[in-house]
Amino acid sequence: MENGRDSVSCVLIGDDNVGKSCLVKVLTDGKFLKEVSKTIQESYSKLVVFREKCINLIIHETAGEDKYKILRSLWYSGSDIAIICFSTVDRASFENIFSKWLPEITQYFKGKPILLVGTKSDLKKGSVKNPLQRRSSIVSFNEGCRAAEEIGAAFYLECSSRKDSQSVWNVFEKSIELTFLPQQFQLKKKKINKTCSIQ
Ligand SMILES: Nc1nc2c(ncn2[C@@H]2O[C@H](COP(=O)(O)OP(=O)(O)OP(=O)(O)O)[C@@H](O)[C@H]2O)c(=O)[nH]1
Ligand SMILES: [Mg+2]
Repeated sequence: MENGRDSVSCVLIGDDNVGKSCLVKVLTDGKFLKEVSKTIQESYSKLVVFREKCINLIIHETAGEDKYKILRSLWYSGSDIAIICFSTVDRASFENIFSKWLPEITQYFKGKPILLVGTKSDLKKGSVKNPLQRRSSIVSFNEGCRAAEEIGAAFYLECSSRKDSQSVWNVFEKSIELTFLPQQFQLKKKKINKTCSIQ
């Protein structure tokens, strides 16, 4: 494997209820759960194949509230990549990327790769009927790309745990790729290309 490693550790962060647990459950169990209990702290691991090699993918999901900041900080130091999630149908969770998660990542995760993920993309169509309300609550793909650029994330991806398991795998595959191939992300020189990676 690149860099002689065979494991990747991800810290999964974002506001409450944005779909972090579902993302991991689809990866580990192949199932989408409608009812999920709130997570305080949970770690998962799964052997996955990446470029014909077996990788132990370790994922630490943490609670989003401010009172768990110290707990979260413990996972930052041992992780290779941070996956920051917001819900594409909850603008408040998107705005918190800037007001809450960016300062925390800057404090605890400097210099390591970040992947920005917009969840629940299946709800973008038709979840809010009123057109004005739709415009204000739904976060577009371009807004996600611009946010990734602003926070120095290497990539922006959208996914749906409910309807598209391939989009979930893409999130974890990209996390492994960014860990093993750090030259693919350059935090200083930012430019968005068509696939929304920042090089
Ligand atoms: N439609 C849809 N619903 C989703 C999706 N992902 C998660 N949900 C729902 O959103 C709710 C919250 O999902 P969780 O995975 O528990 O969210 P979380 O971020 O882990 O929440 P906390 O652990 O409480 O912070 C659940 O009711 C899920 O069924 C998705 O891709 N599409
Ligand atoms: Mg959870």
